[in-house]
Amino acid sequence: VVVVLRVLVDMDGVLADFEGGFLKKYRARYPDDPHIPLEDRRGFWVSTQYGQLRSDLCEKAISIWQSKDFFIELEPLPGGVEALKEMAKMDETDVFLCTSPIKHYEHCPYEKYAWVEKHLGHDFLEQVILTRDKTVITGDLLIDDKPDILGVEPEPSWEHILFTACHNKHLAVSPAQRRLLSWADDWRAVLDSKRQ
Ligand code: DGP
Repeated sequence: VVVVLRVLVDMDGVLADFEGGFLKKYRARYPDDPHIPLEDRRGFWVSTQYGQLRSDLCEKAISIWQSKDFFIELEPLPGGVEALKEMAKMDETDVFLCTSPIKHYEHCPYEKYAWVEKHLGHDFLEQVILTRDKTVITGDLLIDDKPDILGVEPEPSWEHILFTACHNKHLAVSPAQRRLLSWADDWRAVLDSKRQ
């Protein structure tokens, strides 16, 4: 039997620099309002922390990623595109991009596909999974920067590898939770650890 490893890779915060892109556009649009430097980010939800800073900033934050060209203009995170291209070429390995679009759907889903085409190539569009619930997607690994990935399936098939980001790096996670510190970290060893 040939066992093909299935790897699910998140986009925002893993391949695309959501946090950096957000901060740059937020500061340009609201230069007279306070901001949260990336080293002070805590918690997955950007709008929650901005709302805690000052209540009106929650909506201002949301306005940034709801704007046209926000998602397509996100910069690739270092090494991510190269890692994905290499992963996709590996024997016995299927790679899917598994990403949750925001519910303000005017631009985000379109721009996520456009981002994949621009940075990974047209053929990679075949690998895109847009879902608001990653627990119903089967796979061996899910590489994602969100600490708690919940949904209707109480026992997802994948092992969640927490990809380190500004908002989760100080987080004490359970000893069982494995991390990938960046794409310079040994992602090949993580894949190999799941092979039969
Ligand atoms: P994913 O990385 O696939 O789990 O998708 C989560 C999306 O939500 C991603 O585009 C980042 C975005 N996001 C970050 N902070 C907030 C927030 O405070 N509110 C909303 N609605 N989306 C956020």
